[in-house]
Amino acid sequence: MTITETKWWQTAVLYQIYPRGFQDSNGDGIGDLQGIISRLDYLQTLGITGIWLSPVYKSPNDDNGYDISDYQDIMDEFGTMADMEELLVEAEKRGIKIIMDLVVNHTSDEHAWFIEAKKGKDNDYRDYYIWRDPVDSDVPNSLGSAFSGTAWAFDEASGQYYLHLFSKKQPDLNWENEKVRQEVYDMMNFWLDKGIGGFRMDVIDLIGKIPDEEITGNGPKLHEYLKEMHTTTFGQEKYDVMTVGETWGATPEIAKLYSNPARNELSMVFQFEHSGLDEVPGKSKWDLQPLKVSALKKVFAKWQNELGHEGWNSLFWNNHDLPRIVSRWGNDKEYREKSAKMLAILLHMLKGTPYIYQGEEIGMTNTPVSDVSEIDDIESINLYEERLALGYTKEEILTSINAKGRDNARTPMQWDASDNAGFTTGTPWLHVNPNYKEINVAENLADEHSVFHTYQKLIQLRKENPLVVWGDFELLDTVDEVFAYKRLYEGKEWLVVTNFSNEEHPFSYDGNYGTILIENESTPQSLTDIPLSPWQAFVVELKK
Ligand code: TEU
Ligand code: CA
Repeated sequence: MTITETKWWQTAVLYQIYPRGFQDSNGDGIGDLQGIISRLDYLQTLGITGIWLSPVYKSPNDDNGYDISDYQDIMDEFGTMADMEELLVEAEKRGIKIIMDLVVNHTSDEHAWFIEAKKGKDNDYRDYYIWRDPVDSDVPNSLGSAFSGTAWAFDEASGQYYLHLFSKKQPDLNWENEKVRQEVYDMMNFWLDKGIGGFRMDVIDLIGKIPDEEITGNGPKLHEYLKEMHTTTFGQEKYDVMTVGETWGATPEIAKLYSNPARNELSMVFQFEHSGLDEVPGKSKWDLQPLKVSALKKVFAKWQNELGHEGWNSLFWNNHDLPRIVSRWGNDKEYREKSAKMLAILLHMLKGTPYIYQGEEIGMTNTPVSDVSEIDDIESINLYEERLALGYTKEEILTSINAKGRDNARTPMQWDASDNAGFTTGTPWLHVNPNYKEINVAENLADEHSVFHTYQKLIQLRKENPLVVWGDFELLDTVDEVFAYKRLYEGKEWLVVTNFSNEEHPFSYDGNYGTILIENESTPQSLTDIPLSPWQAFVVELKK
């Protein structure tokens, strides 16, 4: 591929911060902006060059900030706009851009627009949202909420329903209303003018919804709206920013529509095809099946090859909605560190922009709970109530929540072995994983062979070798559990070999072993008939 134009976000490595759980600075048990500022040197040491900051705007926290009541002010618990501006300045000093979370499929029901809209059918803001009359004295149609139950909430005062694809307190905005779009664009320019590095766009595939036809994702006007947004906001000449859309249903074809530079829409998308592979097809995220590594290899190879030249891949295992990868698909018991390193090597040698979720870089694990009272996340709480009513046992439901619940990713960052893992001097808003005494940043920094130093090395390899950013991808034909591929660029060939299992598996490659670039255990100086130990991983440059 001839490299026409290099964008900074094509060589970047981004780090996602869930502010509530990253670092508390004032002892109230809740992470905040000053806490993030105090940890920027750590992030600079890791080597990341961008932070995706989950929402910090004013919010009643029904969905922990993804229910926004004022897009242009900071949540009291997180600090002030002055703190936000200080974060932008301090991050910039360290070569780190701040990517804000844009949540415009819906607002909070405590947003001024919705408070107005609820005043009556003739209110100027009424059709900022999606209202429908009852049908046969019932909900307008069978649209469901991602957080259990119907997507329609009844408003007594007006006798109408309003749409909420998430919680009742997250009414969907009506994107067909041009005034709504203009309000959103004005807000985006407010943030762009503050010097942010771009936006992560929450469920952006939903803004083209046609509720009356029960169309939610990939609606007919979706790309029209994105082109209008591009022209009116981040696509303006004066900005050099990145955008990443959260698009759950994207296929490579659809992803090209979003991220082909010629289309003037987004830089890239988060697609979740790999993330659904341990779920029973056609059922919910809670209904699990064992992951087949052979299926994972096919999905990654498809995205590496089909998107490569007309779009751009995002690369991730984790985020604030997903369970921690070392517990989900690695081995968080006897092979925790080794499997965490293997997962990092496998992902970070691929083509695309990698995203590291807070704590992933030190191999943090899921945090099981034994009672619903320990759960914070509305999605899990609603599921618990829904399935209890359907006759599931508490044990069955907690097993599902312990495997896939979003709190697994949201327990406080584990900084050191002091109380509350150094996250807060107060009472943490959510329990800290008891394993923080063994798994924490301080312990990782002190160990040159830690998970942290593997991530640091991977980021350095990407920075120093154009092959990692631009090289072509070639999947090798190996036994199922061995995921091996090559990256090729201007005559150079790197071979990435990983054993994605608890068992030993054979590997052999007809090539000349050259320089070892990274490994999670010492690798024989040969590629012929080598037995790969459980979770073994290495990257070697092949000699001609
Ligand atoms: O998530 C979109 C979304 O669909 C997820 O909620 C997903 O359905 C679920 O989490 C799978 O476990 C985005 C945000 O990332 C999420 O945190 C918000 O709750 C949601 O949108 C609403 O804003
Ligand atoms: Ca705080």
